[in-house]
Amino acid sequence: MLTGRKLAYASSFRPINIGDSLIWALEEAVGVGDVLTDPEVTVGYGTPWAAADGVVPRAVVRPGDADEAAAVLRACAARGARVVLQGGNTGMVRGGVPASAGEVVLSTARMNAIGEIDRESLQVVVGAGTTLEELQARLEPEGLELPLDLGARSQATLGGMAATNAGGARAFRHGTMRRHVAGVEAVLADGTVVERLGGVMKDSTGYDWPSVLVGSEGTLALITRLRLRLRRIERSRAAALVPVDSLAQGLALAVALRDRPAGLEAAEFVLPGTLRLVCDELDLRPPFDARILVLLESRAAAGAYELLVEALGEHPEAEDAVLAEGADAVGLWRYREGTGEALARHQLVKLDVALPLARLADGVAAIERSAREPAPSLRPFLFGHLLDGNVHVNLGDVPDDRHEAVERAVLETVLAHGGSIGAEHGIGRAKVAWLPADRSPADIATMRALKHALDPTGLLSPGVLFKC
Ligand code: FAD
Ligand code: 2HG
Ligand code: ZN
Repeated sequence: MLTGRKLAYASSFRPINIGDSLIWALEEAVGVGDVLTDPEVTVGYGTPWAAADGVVPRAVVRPGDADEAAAVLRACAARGARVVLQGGNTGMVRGGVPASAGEVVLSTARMNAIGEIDRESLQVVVGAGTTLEELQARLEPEGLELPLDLGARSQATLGGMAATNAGGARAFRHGTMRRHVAGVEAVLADGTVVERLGGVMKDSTGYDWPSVLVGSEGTLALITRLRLRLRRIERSRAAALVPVDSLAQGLALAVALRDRPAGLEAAEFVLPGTLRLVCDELDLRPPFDARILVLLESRAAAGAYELLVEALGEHPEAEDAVLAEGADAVGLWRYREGTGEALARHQLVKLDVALPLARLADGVAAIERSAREPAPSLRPFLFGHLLDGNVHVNLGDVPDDRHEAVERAVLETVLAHGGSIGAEHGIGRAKVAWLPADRSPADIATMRALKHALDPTGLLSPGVLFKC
């Protein structure tokens, strides 16, 4: 179980009144037991991951399938209530939590059936509320996997991962969630159900719903089921913790291994201040002092360890690497995935950016420099997915009145380096003011036109992606 900051139910949270008639209509749609109204329970659905603030939603509704979800959306539309869609609530940009107590939270928790595995096409249909870990547990004995992984696997749902186009450690090799979704079933704001889950391998008959909905962050439709592409597991697994003196050196090493048959599946980095925090918070023995950690993982049908040893052997700068295989290799990930647990204990300015690989090293240095201008005593915790140029910028000890200036300084630096201000977590509500800095007016107008076509009354996820 992930350990986010627990938020006590405080009397300052004031539920506003959603008419009883809406609650009755929701109960009619899904059954009495799946409309939650107890503030002690609903507060968890109104609190963003690891945040110290939130709202207490008046109602959380848990439909079991597309038809129930359609009835829920119709009931809300008829009574003028807005709806926010929520999977595992591990998102980092506040897209899945309500902005006010009056927004109904639609949770996909009950939509978690995993269908028969289609072994010919290597695909499976899953309910949107299935967690990544549940799918992994179902596929592993079959020798199959979804080639995408996240530290939040025990809570993050496949619907949420599609809605945010999640990436994670293996994306540089296998792509983000977009590449793995072959079909969807989804419910539009007016209750219309669109479904394209047949699994034909070629299909050019019109608009492709996965292309429209993946990355839409709950603003266009509720995804209720997904057809996912799978691959065979390569069971041999090895990892190395490599200390390096500069990010440029780490990147050059990762690129060299990526471009040779080393079976490279992950290349992650953790800057020294972050590694110190993880070791302190989680009581881990530091693998080395004050150097940048690069975590490399190889997978192969057999002999991943030997492949990794051979590949690293060609790089004298990797001579201090610590290597492990099998279950021990999984253990090395604690230094990288422990960031989730360690950071959840701190209040942070959180940003998720990507830089072109050619500008990664100088871009990261510039990010740290620019963040310190408005807040000289901040503590930077940076780490991320090296071969995607994806940097998770977490900044601690930022005075409250400096948050906005720090965010601006970092994001302007990223844009000046030709980067993206939302690499894999999305825009949500937290970064909405920044969308126009990254996307052109024509882009945004076209996105709004699509939103208006599918959700003309703005029922779904108000304030996510676009300002209301
Ligand atoms: P939620 O947080 O519930 O929702 C996220 C967004 O999706 C919201 O806008 C919501 O409205 C929408 N949504 C949810 N379900 C649906 C649906 N069925 N239909 C339509 N819209 C929907 N992300 C990465 O990309 N890579 C990582 O490596 C990574 N690591 C993480 C590690 C930790 C410890 C944590 C806490 C988070 C991490 N994340 C990572 C972020 C997060 O896990 C992902 O964004 C994930 O995809 C969110 O899934 P969820 O089910 O929790 O979605
Ligand atoms: C990760 O890669 C996640 O661990 C979370 O994307 C990043 O907490 C963060 O900033
Ligand atoms: Zn990440």
